[in-house]
Order: sequence, then structure tokens, then C-alpha cells
Amino acid sequence: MLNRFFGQKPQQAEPKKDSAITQEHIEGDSGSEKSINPFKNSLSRTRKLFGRLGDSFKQDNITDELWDELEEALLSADVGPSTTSWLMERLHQRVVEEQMHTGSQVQKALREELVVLLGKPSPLSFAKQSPLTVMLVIGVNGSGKTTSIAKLANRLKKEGHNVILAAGDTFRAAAIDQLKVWGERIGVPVISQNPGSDPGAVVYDAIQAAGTRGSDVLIVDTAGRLQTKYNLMEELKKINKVIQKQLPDGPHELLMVIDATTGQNALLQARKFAEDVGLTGVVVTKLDSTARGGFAFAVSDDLGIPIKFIGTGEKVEDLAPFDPQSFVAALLAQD
Ligand SMILES: Nc1nc2c(ncn2[C@@H]2O[C@H](COP(=O)(O)OP(=O)(O)O)[C@@H](O)[C@H]2O)c(=O)[nH]1
Ligand SMILES: [Mg+2]
Repeated sequence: MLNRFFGQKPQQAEPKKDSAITQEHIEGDSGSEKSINPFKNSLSRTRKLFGRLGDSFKQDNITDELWDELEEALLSADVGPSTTSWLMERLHQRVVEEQMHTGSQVQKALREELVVLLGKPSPLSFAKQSPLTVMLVIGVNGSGKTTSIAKLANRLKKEGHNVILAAGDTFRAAAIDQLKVWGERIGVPVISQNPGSDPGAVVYDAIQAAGTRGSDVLIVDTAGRLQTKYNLMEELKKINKVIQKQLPDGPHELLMVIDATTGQNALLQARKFAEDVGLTGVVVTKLDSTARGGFAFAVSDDLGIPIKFIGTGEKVEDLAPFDPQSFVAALLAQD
């Protein structure tokens, strides 16, 4: 038991107590922040799980009930068994070391540890040498790839980028059409070929088109089908080669879209991609339709790949750059 309380997570640096996390930052519950915190609405289902802890956090002693309720909330929110047990150990350890004796002290420590787990905000990387930044977007079918690409393109366009899209999911005619419809809606050109054509050829065309049109960002949609005859990883490596032949420093982002409602299962696949093709970031979608918002902590902790964006709904503007402090504030807000 003692061991459990003082266990150290392997390969995890001791969280720095002097990190620039102020209570004000973490609370994030002031009037103005409330209206702009993009995670507030989408985390409402998950927040309910933590809401039950409200009474225990108000106690002037640290009860067994608090620990039980906290563990249950973390597991129900899909923080995952390994990250949950690490957090519980870490908090027990801090209670002893810092001689905490009230529920609100534990609550404050929880907020701090959750923010530390999520790491620093990680913005998109853009090409430093080549005039074109290429972002490859991968993920299983239905995870929200195409929708997230449209949201991202719309966002980058609004920021002043000249964006072009490549319909690299050539397996399904509907997937090509879907991207085209989005392209028209947001006013961004889509380069495509017939269904069944080689995704590498589509990407080659798109890079050429980007040059002609003066585009500075190319976002590539890819197939998400996994079956024995079709090796997604090999296909991805081929696309990578096509890009690198023309842009040696590309692709500049390899983003994996993960549906939060599928939870921990998706981590297995993500880990494989992280190892084999070098993911640079994760987009977690459908946070709004699940109580598994704690999944974000498992992604950061288990995968060690930064979350770059969160999908907060089905509309084109429902994509928020990931900000750990606002995320935790929204998760633990008391209303
Ligand atoms: N509620 C919600 N739905 C989403 C989100 N992102 C995508 N979707 C929906 O998920 C479904 C599949 O999305 P799609 O982009 O076609 O997935 P793809 O097969 O990976 O390209 C669509 O109905 C989208 O509207 C999100 O953040 N929130
Ligand atoms: Mg798609």
C-alpha cells in the first residue's frame, strides 16, 4: 500500500511545482473566460462525473469517500486505468508531503496535476524551408477526419493562409464527394481523382496545384479503412515518399484524428502509428457527444503525442486549439 502511494510513473518527469500555473489560470471561471472557454459546453457530460465530488471537496478533512469518488470519476471519464492510478498515487503523495488536510487542497492539487499531465499547448508546425506546408490527416473511418480537415482549412483560411485540400481517401467515392462539398462550402479548392486511384498520385497533383495557385498549406485527407489486403501503414509511407520527393522537410504535420467516444481502444492503434510513421499531433473529436472527456489525459500520458485540436461539434467552427488550462478549468467547473 505504501508503495502504491509513493510509486513513480516510469519515464515521467517529476511534475514541477514551480511551473507557471497560477490558481487564476486554472480556475478559469471568471465571467469573461466562461464565455470564451470552448471546452465548457463540450465537456458538460464529463463534468457531471466530477460534479459529484463537489461536497467532498468542501469538507475540512480529507475523507476516504473523497478518494473513492475521485477514483470512480476518473475511471468513468475514461482517464484510463494507468493514468488514473498514477494520479491517485501522486495526489496521495502530495497530501503527505504538503501536509494537506482539506478537500479543497486536494481539489487544487488535482487541477494542477491534470494540467501538468496535458503538457504545454502545442501549436501547428509550418514549413521553414519550403513554401508549402503539408499536413497529412489519418484515422479510422468515421473518426471525423474529413470534417476536421474542413474545420482546420476554414480556420487556417481565416488566419490568412491560402489553403488547398487533397482528396487522398480514394477508396470511397462518397469520401471524395464529401471533401468536395466541404471545399465549396468554405471556399477552398479540392484536388481529386477518380475513386480507386492512387492516393500518392492525388497528393503529387495537389502539390503541383499548390505551386500553381500559390497555396501555402496543403491538407491531405487519407483512407481510414483497415483490412488485411490493404495495408494502411504502407500506403501512408508511399504518400510520405511522394511528399518528400518534392518537399524534403515534409510532411510538416501528421495528425491522427481520434474519436473520443471510442475511448481507450483507439489508443492501441494510435500507438502503432506513433511508432511507425511518427505522428506529430492528435485531434480528439466528438468530445461534445461523450462523457469520456478524460480520454484526453490518457492520450497525452500514454501516447506522449500532443493534442493539437479538439472537435467540439459538427459545425465548421467547432474546432478548438487544445489548451490544457482551459480544458481542465472546463472539466472541473462547478456549474
Ligand atoms: N458531435 C460531433 N460530431 C463530429 C465531430 N467531428 C466529426 N463529427 C461527425 O462524425 C461523422 C464522421 O465524420 P467524417 O469527417 O465523415 O469522418 P471520417 O470518415 O473520418 O472522414 C460525421 O457525421 C461528422 O459530422 C465532432 O467534433 N463532434
Ligand atoms: Mg472521410
